[in-house]
This record gives sequence, C-alpha cells and structure tokens, in this order.
Amino acid sequence: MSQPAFRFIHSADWHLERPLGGVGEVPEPLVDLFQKAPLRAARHVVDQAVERHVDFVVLSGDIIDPDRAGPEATIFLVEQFQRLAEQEIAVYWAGGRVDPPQRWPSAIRLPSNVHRFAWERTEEIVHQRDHAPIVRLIGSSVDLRQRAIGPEDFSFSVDRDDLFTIGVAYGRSDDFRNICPNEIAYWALGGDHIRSTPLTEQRVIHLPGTPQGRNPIESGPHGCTLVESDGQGHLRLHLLSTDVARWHHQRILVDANTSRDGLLGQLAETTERLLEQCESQSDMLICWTIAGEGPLLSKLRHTALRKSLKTELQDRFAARWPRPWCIWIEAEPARSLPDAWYKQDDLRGDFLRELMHFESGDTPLPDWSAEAPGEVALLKAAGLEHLLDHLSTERLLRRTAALGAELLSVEEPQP
Ligand SMILES: [Mn+2]
Repeated sequence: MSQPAFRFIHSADWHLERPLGGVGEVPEPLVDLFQKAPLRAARHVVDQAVERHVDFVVLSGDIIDPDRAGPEATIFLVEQFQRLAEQEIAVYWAGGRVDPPQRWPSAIRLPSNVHRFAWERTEEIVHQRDHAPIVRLIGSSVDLRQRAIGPEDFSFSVDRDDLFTIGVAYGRSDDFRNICPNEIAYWALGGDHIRSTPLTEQRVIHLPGTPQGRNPIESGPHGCTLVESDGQGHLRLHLLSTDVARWHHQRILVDANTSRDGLLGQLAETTERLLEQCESQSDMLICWTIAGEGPLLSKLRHTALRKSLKTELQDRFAARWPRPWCIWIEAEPARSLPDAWYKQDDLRGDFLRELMHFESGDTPLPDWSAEAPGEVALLKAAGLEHLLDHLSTERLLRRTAALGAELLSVEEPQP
C-alpha cells in the first residue's frame, strides 16, 4: 500500500496556565524558571516543528486555560501559532479539559492556520500538500460541560481511499484501546502528562505527555513526538525533548552505619552520575528520598540536618552546567515503629492502636473523596487530580503513623 510520506508533530498538555510546583519551597534563583518553563517548553515544540519542516501539528488538548493563564500567555500562544503560519504549517487542535473551544476569548483572534475541532460531533479534515490529499484527521473537542465524544462515535464512512487516518481526541488510552474503528491508524490522544504508547494491534495509540514536567511525579525527559511515515505503512515515533527543567526523583538507602558525610558522599556521587547521563541542557531538579534504617534516618526527620546537607550539596555543584538543584531531601517514613510504642498506655499508643484498625482493614478507611469533595474539587481545579492516584492507602497510613508518632513522642523518636 503506497501512500505519500509525511511527518507531523503530536503534542498535548502544554498547560500554559500552570507553573512548576509540587514542592514546599522554591529556591530563590529558580522562581523565574518555575514560572516561565512551561512557555519556554511550548516554544521549543514550535521550534521543532519549524526546524523539521513538518506537514502539520496535532494538539490533543489541555493547551491553555485562557481564564487562568491571563492575556499575556494567551497572546504568547497566538504568536507561536503565527510562527507556524509563516511556515504554512497547519495546527489541528482538539480541546481537552481546560481548553474547550468555547472558552477561547472572543477578543483574541486565532490565525487561520489553526483549526479547532468541533465539540458536539466528530469532524473530518483532509490535509493536503500541493492540492493533493496526504492524511485524513478525524477529531473532536471536549465541550464546556466536560463531555467528550467517545471512541465509539468516531465511526465514519470512508470511501476506501487508503488515506492514512489520524484520530485526534482528549482522553485516556483505556477508552480507546478496545472500542475504536479499525480505519484509524494513529490515535493522537492527550490528557496524561506522562508519555505513553500503549501496545495495541494494528494501530498506534499515543499520548505525548506534557512538554514540561510540572512536579516531582512528572520526572524524566518530557517533550513532543515527531511522527514520520515513509509512505510504505511504516510509522516511526521520536521523542523530541523540549523541557527546560527536568525532574529527578532519587531514592538513597542508608543503614545503621551510615554517617552524615557518608550520606553526603552518596548524594554527590549520584548527582555526578545523573550529570554524566544527562544529554540535555535542562536544569536538573533533584528530589531525594532517604530510606533504610539507623540513627541517621531519625536525625533526618529534623530540618537542621536536611538543610545543611542541601546547602553543602548545592555549593559543591554550584559551578556545574546543566545545574543540578537539590529541591528537597526527605526521610522516608519508617516501615514499622517499635512494637513497644503500640502497647504503651499513652496518647501515642492510643493513636497507633487506632490506626491499626485501619491497617488491618477492620475499620474501612473513609472514602475521603466523598468526605472531602471540596478538597478533591480543589485538586481538580489545580489540575492535580493525578496526585489522587498516587495516594495509596498503605503509603498514606505509613506516613500518618510516622508523623503522628513523631508529634506525640515526648522524646526524640528512635524507630
Ligand atoms: Mn492535562
């Protein structure tokens, strides 16, 4: 089956309204980076489209919430679209959760190379090069009430012209894995900030992730995807890095014999290794979790030691580029607390015994998403609902036990 060769960039989740976060304290020299990284990364996506002479750009949702981003970021986005217009690169944009087309401010005009998919139905566009059809795109946007067209509605009538067909939508891959029309060879999805290509037969489902990780959970390289077809039915996907700051989450083990300087050595060594592996110029945002056992771990629960380690580590790498920043050092909560604590007749004992009922499953944990709909709504409004998935019950209880025990201990806790 011979088709025209083509290439395009698939990107999603720019979230121009959302700075970097997820940390208690942002080091002073990084404040500017935390604010501007999402816009800089978005510009890199457009740079890539221009440099690589792509046929078009596909955006699968969550590009910008214009109300929260404000006029400056909205105009920035229009300028990026204009850069693409100058190169005659079309943009096909399916609105997601934060960017239903109806939310776009009517006072700001989008350049004519930008096509936004309708929300109440699927829309079909045939992309042409020199008046010859190259690719068919079928897409739809999420509407203001957050309703999206389901994959089952993507059925359409093709007059068997063998055109390569791309489905563009906002949504998780699970919805699209089972029910989707065979005619769609590439599903360009969005909504997950971590890049993925779930395995499926006969077709590709791809989520490019966000071009810029926002918090320690979104660690590792981020970018957009260059999709190339050779016209013989072979498709190649390449990650093009666009992030200007890259999160790293490292776990370090200590034991009863680890000294403070020993730990510092381990932190420095790991940083050195990360620097060696780093192929990009992005600032490195490193978060450390210290786990294991021994007296050093208990001492790490106190701010003073963590602070001094952080400062020394920071100074040691001050002259390096890309710059490795130590964002935080945390001690992992102890897996178990001393048995005796559970038996003591004091407040701490009462607290731990109470928690045990939850741990054993005797008392079901309250469904806190139902108990605290306000908090859940807030997380969702901040676009942090993915954090909900990471709050495993076991982890939550362990943290609760460790924190409660620490607060209720008269003497320094020595788990
Ligand atoms: Mn998103």
